[in-house]
Amino acid sequence: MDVERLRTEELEKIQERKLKVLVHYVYSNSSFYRKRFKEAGVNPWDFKGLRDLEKLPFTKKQDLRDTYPTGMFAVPPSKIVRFHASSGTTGKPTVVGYTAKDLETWAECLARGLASCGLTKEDVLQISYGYGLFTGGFGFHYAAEKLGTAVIPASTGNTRRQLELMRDLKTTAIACTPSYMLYLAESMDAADINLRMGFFGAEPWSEETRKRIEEKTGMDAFDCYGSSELSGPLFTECREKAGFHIWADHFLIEIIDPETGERLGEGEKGELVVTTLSKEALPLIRWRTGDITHIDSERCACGRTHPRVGRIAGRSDDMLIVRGVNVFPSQIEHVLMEIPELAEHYMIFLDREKGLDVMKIQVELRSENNLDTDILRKKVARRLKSVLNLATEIEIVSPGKLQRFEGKARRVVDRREI
Ligand code: DLL
Repeated sequence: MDVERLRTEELEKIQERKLKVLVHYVYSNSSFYRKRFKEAGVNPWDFKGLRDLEKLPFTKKQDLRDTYPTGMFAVPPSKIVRFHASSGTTGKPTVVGYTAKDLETWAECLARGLASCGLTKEDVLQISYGYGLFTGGFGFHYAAEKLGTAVIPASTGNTRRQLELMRDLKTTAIACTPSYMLYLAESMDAADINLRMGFFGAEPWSEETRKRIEEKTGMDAFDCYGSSELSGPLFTECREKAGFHIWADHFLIEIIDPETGERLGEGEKGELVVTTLSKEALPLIRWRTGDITHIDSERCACGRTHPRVGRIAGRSDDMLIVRGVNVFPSQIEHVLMEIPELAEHYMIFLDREKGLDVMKIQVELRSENNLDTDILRKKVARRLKSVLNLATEIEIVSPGKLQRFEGKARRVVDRREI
């Protein structure tokens, strides 16, 4: 039987069985979870499955930070075959690890999604997500290879070469951030381009942007979602373009009120919480993604029975996504405050120029002196680049020049339209 079209009751049976196994697995293999369960009064032998799910404690990004680098892992180091990492709040990244089976499940999930959009072995997929610690490049790479699709591991940047490859290798599908696609579209000569579909995600984007991309390029633009903690890019819309199918044999989802932690009902908007049912190296129980969306369990017109979640409508925390890179304002503050010439007053401005995100930071000097602000500006930009992996424009301003806040400081001004 095709797993993508299993009856809901069959899927629930799989989830029930896997969830019980998972609770014992993490309890026996991870000191982190053992401690957490004890604190929450959870005894794996009393755990009754799905109906007891809400008794399990949440996990969140802070837990990964607190246990840096591998304190939440549930396998010995010899079983890890790959690491990826994403930016953390201060200097340190959050590290994720995979067993060989984890990589297989990851590729399988995304491959299902790509196939549901119509990608086949006849296609040529240009992967213009970053290859490296970021999960985008490798995620799409292995998923597409699984389908027998020819991949071009172009990675990010070098727009001229991207377009040349696209033309010469007759690229039919592309995977990149939606903002990079807008940028590429500006320089594209539509007549030379054979694109029929694109997979866009890693940052928020809107229906309007989808329309713009589709009108400019003539392709079908599909949304795709995931996070490094869950594995990387995992879920896409199908051809119906009506939300991401969440593969229920591997992931169990809930929506909660981000303030109270209470479970919300079908269709209600709240924070997406995911329990991984198959991951070995870094299993996550009731992982708070920070992403705001809703669940749609109505049967999709495509016939797939797995639940869908709607477009990501925002974040429940202060994480910013700039050119697909996750940035916490606290990371920026951390870098600035390490530089003795700078005061604690700064502002972060986000704009979109020609489809690309631009981050500008204004920061005050601690005291007016004869410093060469140009050298200082370059030093700040260099430090930020090494921590954030992102270019920023820095403006050093005189003491007292920036706005002071009486209540909560609002240091981020996001002027991008999504
Ligand atoms: O962005 C994985 C990914 C790569 C997804 C390529 C899709 C395509 P992280 O760097 O860990 O992983 O960032 C995860 O990015 O919690 C969301 O806030 C945001 N995000 C990812 N996809 C979307 C999307 C990858 N389609 C964080 N719409 C997530 C809105 C998205 N936000």
